Amino acid sequence: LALEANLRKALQNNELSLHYQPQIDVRTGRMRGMEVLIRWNCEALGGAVSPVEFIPVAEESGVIVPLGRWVLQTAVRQAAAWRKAGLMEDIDHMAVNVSACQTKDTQLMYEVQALLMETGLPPRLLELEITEGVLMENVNANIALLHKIQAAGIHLSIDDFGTGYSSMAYLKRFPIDQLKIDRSFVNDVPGDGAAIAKAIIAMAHSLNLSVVAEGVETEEQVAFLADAGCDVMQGFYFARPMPAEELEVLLRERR
Ligand code: G
Ligand code: G
Ligand code: NA
Ligand code: MN
Repeated sequence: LALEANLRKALQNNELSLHYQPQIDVRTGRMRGMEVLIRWNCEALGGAVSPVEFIPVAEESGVIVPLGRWVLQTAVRQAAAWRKAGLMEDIDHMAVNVSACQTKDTQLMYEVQALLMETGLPPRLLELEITEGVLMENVNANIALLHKIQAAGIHLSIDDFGTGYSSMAYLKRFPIDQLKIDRSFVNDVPGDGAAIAKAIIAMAHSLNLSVVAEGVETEEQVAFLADAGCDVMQGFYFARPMPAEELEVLLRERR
């Protein structure tokens, strides 16, 4: 309850910020995108609260609506600013997480499109990440939403893939661009995770989807994923999520 009350004030108190984690192209070794991750530094609770704790509270309490709107607005404006500064030239996408509540919000697409118009950000530079679990909660409604997102030219990625129950048949019906192999499998390389990661990569490629491995932490995992034909890697091995100013330094260095 303290969490919920404080979360309601977090937006006005400027306690929320966004971090950006680089995504690395396996073939070139260069940054090809970034994932946006929210951070909350709560003064009343004495410091950082993890999104693992507060996102579920935000969803139950409805705070996720203004919070999710703020995330999209801040991220899209940042991407547009970097683009205007010439820093997004060979960056494919900026990926933003979308929660369960947001997928049920009929306003979402209008707001995103208004944001893209306002900032002039080309839709293809925005990627939305929806978890497999959320997608499978309400398949038919979500397929309709995914088609709207695709029609708007925005990219789509299924997050935490392999932890839910989507079958090949569903994947074929989802107009998506990419799968993100869940961190738990990458973590378990070498080990049982390796066979699962390989199977996901093969399935994704057979459906013309690209594959991101998240949670990459070791040299051994990098070598395995490169050998297995994975397209993109993300994890502490390369870089931790970082504030916009630090990500911007990386964007300037790579030009
Ligand atoms: O960055 P971190 O490992 O602390 O994130 C923990 C979880 O919170 C992850 O599952 C991540 O997807 C989720 N998360 C981080 N930022 C956002 C956000 O802006 N919106 C939503 N819905 N989830 C987020
Ligand atoms: O569920 P989602 O994929 O959005 O989760 C992203 C979360 O994973 C972020 O909170 C981020 O901090 C975390 N993360 C990113 N890279 C690594 C990593 O290499 N190891 C671990 N354990 N967590 C990571
Ligand atoms: Na994500
Ligand atoms: Mn994930």
